[in-house]
Amino acid sequence: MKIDPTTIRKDFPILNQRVNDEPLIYLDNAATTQKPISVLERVAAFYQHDNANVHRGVHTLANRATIAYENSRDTVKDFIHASKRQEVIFTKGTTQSLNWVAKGFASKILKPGDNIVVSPMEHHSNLVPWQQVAHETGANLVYLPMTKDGRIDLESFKHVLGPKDKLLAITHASNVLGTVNPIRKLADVMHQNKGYIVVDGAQAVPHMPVDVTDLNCDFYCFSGHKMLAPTGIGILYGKFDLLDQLTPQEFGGEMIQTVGDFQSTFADLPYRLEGGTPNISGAVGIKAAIDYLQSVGMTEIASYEKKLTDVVLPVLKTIPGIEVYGPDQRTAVFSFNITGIHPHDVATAFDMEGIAVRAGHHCAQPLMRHLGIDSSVRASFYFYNTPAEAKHFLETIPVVKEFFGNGLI
Ligand code: C6P
Repeated sequence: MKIDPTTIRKDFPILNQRVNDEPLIYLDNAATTQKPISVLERVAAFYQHDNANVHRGVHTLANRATIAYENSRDTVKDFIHASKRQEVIFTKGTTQSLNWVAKGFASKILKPGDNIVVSPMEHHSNLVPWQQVAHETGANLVYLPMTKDGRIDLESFKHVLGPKDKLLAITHASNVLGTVNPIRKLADVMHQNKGYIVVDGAQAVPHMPVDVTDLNCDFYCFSGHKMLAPTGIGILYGKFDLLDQLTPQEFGGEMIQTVGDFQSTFADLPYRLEGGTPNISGAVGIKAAIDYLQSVGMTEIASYEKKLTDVVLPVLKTIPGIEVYGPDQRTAVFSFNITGIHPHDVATAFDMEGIAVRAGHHCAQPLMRHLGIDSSVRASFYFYNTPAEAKHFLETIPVVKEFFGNGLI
């Protein structure tokens, strides 16, 4: 199916509003995405008709809620091509998923002197947990080499990789640069080295087909809210045997088999890792979101966003006084600075024109230092954004520059 944004936008009523007297152009999709009516209605319908706790009751509503929750797990499994439903764990989001892998798995396998390898483009959520694990285990945190335009230098990585490099934690797609990393190749290299690869998929799963089996990653983490689902729901995927070694980070109801006075035994996967009442409506929402994404088509979404990138990037790069960060091959994420104007001022001026962009360090302070900046402006697109919006965004840059005296004041 070819994407027709006019039809698609009818499903996203929030986009049809004026902000500061201008039609809203929402370009902050890397932060969170808007929700289609089908997701909103599905969540409301769950609460109106089926709401109950899961895996506990025998009554009809409890059964309906459990079926809805477990159906969602099957939908996620098929969406990311996991081989078993037990490999899909519901979490709060990418941050929690990554923390659980770091605390529950990596801390057990790492020894003093081992290396945890990360890239300079990691979001803090895929960095701070590894710093913590490094402190706790005596492992070292080492950074992959990165090219000037923000790509992983695979050849030099292969060259420097040694037996101490036990775990690579890397993003699939950068939230700042739009770089898409070669996960399968990196996984092969790590596995040849008898190491593991943990992937932060927060900015990839919403925008391209992802097949975790084909990527051969050991763990893969992502958030629902960046792919049309509500906030507070996310996924931890892990290969069964590895997930089975992961120590639960939350103990209590739901995750046990038997509880004695002084010790307990734990349930099998996936329940062992889902202690307490889970985010049931979130699971219902992520299923509805995936159903919507699949009705549009992930391949179609990826190629539509590539077209938007082809509209934006060549023009953005030629605007005088603008520095654009990241490679030519990228997702539809554009981070840039305008000489002499603070990114927060730029974002405020965009907002006055009805355009929502993000400014700041984007939770990637090491990357900012690598780029030699403190912060940047970021415009991030999704498949409901139109080429006309992309053009209007570009046309607004000179307006913003002029408003601030072209950065000369
Ligand atoms: N990035 C952004 O504006 P959570 O908050 O757990 O849903 O996702 C964290 C996260 C992890 N990895 C990457 C690559 C991300 O982009 C994010 C979230 C948002 O860029 C909010 S800082």
